[in-house]
Amino acid sequence: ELDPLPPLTPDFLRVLNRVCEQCYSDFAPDDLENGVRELILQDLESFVRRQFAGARLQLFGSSKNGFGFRQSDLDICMVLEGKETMDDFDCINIIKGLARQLKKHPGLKNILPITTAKVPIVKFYHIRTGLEGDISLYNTLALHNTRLLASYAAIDRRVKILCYIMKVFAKMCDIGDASRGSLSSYAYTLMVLFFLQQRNPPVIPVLQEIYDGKTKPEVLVDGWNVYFFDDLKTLPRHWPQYGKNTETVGELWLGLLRFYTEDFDFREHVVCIRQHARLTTFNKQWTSKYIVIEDPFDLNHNLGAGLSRRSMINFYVTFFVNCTLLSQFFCFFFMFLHFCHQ
Ligand code: 3AT
Ligand code: MG
Repeated sequence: ELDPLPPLTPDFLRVLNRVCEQCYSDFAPDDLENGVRELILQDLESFVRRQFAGARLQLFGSSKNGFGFRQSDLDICMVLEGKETMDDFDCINIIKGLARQLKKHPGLKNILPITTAKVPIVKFYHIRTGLEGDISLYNTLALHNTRLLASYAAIDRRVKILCYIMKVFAKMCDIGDASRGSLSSYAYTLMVLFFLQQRNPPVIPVLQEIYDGKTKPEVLVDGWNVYFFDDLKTLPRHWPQYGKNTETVGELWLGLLRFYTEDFDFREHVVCIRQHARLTTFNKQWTSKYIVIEDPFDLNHNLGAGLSRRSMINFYVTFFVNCTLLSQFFCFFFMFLHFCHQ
């Protein structure tokens, strides 16, 4: 039988909390770095417009959702003014043309079009900043899920810190690279948000379930309803539990590790941030996978689908070891990380 958790002394919790907060301030980009991203975007847009008149470029992903690192990639979505949608065939041709043109840009290298992926992209490397990036076309749902994540991040600073810790944790433990069969940053962020919604009292509401009137408004994009409550100034009026949860970041982090090792049943439960009621894998008919993470808008999209068996084992062992056996050790792990970083 396993030993119970070591006692969480006030001292321990204080240190853990400090390390969590420090992790955030060490990795978060400042205004200057965010400004640089915007400048790169503007430069690319005017360059691309020479060939594709009416092209509009927009940043999304962690450059915009509030959970970006200094070295996070630049996720860019391109649309053509006056054109609402684009079929796959045109998309692939434009991606190829875009790649040919970007090769002429003196500030970029390693231009690589990827046309076989679900979302075709051109990858590039920005020489002066060392940032990598990719441009996709008409990735409209991603723009909306970025806005949703940014709204959750703006509700409470603990949201931002915990999402950061989760991403650092996943990267350090080597369980955070979607191209190698692990979960993506986006999937880990959804896991954190789900935990914060299910906490008692909750730290964040379910924004997709808050609305005035009787029925949920419908804002259709690619056939999915992307409505969510975004008038955050009036959130305290619309959400009675606002401000009820007063736990520290350290307590919440340990709570999160315990939630995913002790409460959450990977075979039965679905990580679902669009409704508060528990959704099961049986409801979704997604039964064969190791973890089921439902996209908040594209309800047919399971973010756990690409997870390999090996990654799932790594994932579970990492969570389990850190939580149940060595929660004291875990604190040192972060301190170690912190000192390495300095
Ligand atoms: P990093 O800081 O770059 O690791 P990120 O949030 O930017 O974190 P990605 O670069 O992997 O994450 O993805 C960029 C955005 O693309 C995030 C999300 O809006 C969208 N996205 C990524 N993966 C998926 C997915 N599997 N399904 C739907 N949208 C996705
Ligand atoms: Mg990114």
